[in-house]
Amino acid sequence: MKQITLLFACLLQLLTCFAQENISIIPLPVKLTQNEGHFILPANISISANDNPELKTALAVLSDRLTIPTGFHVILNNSGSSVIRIILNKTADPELGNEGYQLSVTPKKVIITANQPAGVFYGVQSFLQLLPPEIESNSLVNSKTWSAPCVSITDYPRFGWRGLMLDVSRHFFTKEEVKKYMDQMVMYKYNVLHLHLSDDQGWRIEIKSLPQLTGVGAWRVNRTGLWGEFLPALANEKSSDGGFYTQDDMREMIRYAKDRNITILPEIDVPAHSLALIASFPNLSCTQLPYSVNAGFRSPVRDDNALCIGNDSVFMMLDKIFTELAALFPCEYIHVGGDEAYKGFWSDCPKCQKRMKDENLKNVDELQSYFVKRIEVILKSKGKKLIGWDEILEGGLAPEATVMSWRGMKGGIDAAKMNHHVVMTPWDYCYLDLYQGESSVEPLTYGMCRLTDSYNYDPVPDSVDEKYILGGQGNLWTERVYNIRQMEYMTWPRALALAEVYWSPKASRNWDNFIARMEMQFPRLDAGGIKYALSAYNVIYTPVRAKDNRGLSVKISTEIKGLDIYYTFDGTNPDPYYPKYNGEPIYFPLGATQITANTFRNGKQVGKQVTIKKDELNTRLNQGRHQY
Ligand code: TNX
Repeated sequence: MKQITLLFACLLQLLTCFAQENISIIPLPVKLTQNEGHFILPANISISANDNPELKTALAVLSDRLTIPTGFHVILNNSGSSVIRIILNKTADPELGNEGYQLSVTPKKVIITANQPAGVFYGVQSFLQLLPPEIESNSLVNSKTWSAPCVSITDYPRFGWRGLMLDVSRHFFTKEEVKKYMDQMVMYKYNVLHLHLSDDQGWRIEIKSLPQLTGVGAWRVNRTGLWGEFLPALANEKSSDGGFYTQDDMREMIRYAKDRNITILPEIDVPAHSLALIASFPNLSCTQLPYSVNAGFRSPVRDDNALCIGNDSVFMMLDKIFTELAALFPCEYIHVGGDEAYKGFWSDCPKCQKRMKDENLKNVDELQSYFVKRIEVILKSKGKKLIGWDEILEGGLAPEATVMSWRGMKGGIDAAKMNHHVVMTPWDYCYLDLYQGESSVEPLTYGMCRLTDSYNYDPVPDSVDEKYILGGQGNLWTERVYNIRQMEYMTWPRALALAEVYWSPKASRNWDNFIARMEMQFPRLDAGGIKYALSAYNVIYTPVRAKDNRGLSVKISTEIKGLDIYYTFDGTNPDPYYPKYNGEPIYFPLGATQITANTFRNGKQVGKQVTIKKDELNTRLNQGRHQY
């Protein structure tokens, strides 16, 4: 019955959203009713709030947004006549939980009610999304009426874990850049920032008892160009590129995060992906060869980037590292990686073989499992829970481990069936480093994860009890993310889709409605100077092998509905005076070697022009890569 009522409420809300196109809140609130009229922001904005220090950041964020672009003034007081009232419930409203809120906007006042400061913070975010896009501007905007439509909203998240992962190892991002990323995350109610702090390409966190880790492991030779193609370090070349966070930096970031209801989840990726650690302490690998931190080289031979599990120094070293991390990070979890270990060096290593014999381990999978279980004991002794990539299932899952499922959903399903907690982040729906549209007009990467893939995925597979799924993440690996602008481009708008997947009720999912709201978010991102991708407006070519002998044909489509596609075979620039694509597969005319197409809405170009060679379409068809 409860579910039917929820479904009904969601449908009703969708209908209202369709009718009132000026409300564009993402993620879609659980219940939203638009009422008559508007609230107009006065030039002197009085705000009242409970006397609670934890409300300080929500109030500061609200005040900044309401004053910087408007030039207005905020007066904080406790008077009942304030135009904006923030109320923390004395008795918790069970419907709202810890992160939910109610927002009431009437012509006279705005009231945000919540059980906890986190809920107030999210109520503020929704209120800001009701104001004109320019409210995100960081400079004064003249001659604007700052009005918000009247609404009553009751809202709370579907999942408690709504994360984004940022890989700060492959490319280092400064403390200020990470804070900026957090500012963007909270606009869409994300609450976990998973920092991938170590990998073959850099160690990024100060460990006071092991200064070599950042002295050596945080630095690599400087290379510019295309990642993966770089020349290895030359003899005596200085390693000047990289960086790390001191523990003071990290404390500042953790504080910044906490004030915004974000938990920072630290990841130290072991036993593999550990070249930065091994470059700092060469005795920790099986081969004990000297290595330098990898700057994006293509290695002619496999680097031994895995820790030697037969070597007790490895566990002593990790104990030191995790002792400091456990003291530094308030997060109840520490992520220990565990992914993609090449186990060949372990097979050939006398110490690893001895360990397997002594511990009665049948194979190298069990050796990895032994490692993870031992790390779990270390973490537990420091009051932390272990989370790792789904490879930690191989050879037997550690007793209380939480699994982050990335190689599809299977690892997560298997773990949930064993009553373990799971964070879903399957690569084909959640990997923000993959192509988000036709690859020939995107910066070089690999694989495909379109906006539709992110939006249409559900983190709870049918076969699984929802209570084991803590939530999910979008993951941004940064091998080819060279700067913050590219970080934003890869994140948005796919992370808008994922924000909705992790926050809003499943029953309210509706692609067209999402796209309409997404398009209203773009001017907000523009006003805030945040980059985003328009790849979903580009054409998708799908090669089709003709059943008769007319050779190759191609279908053209777009993710966003209702766009007009014009095309040509002659290499010129199609516009609305060119042939219009009618939805049927088109054949290449005799001798034509390529096709060019472009998308338009109301006669205006909205996509990038894409030319593709017939040979490339054939290659994709033969390789089973039909759409990129
Ligand atoms: C696999 S996802 C990895 C990362 C890479 C990523 C590239 C995972 C747990 N491991 O080390 O950066 O692919 O997308």
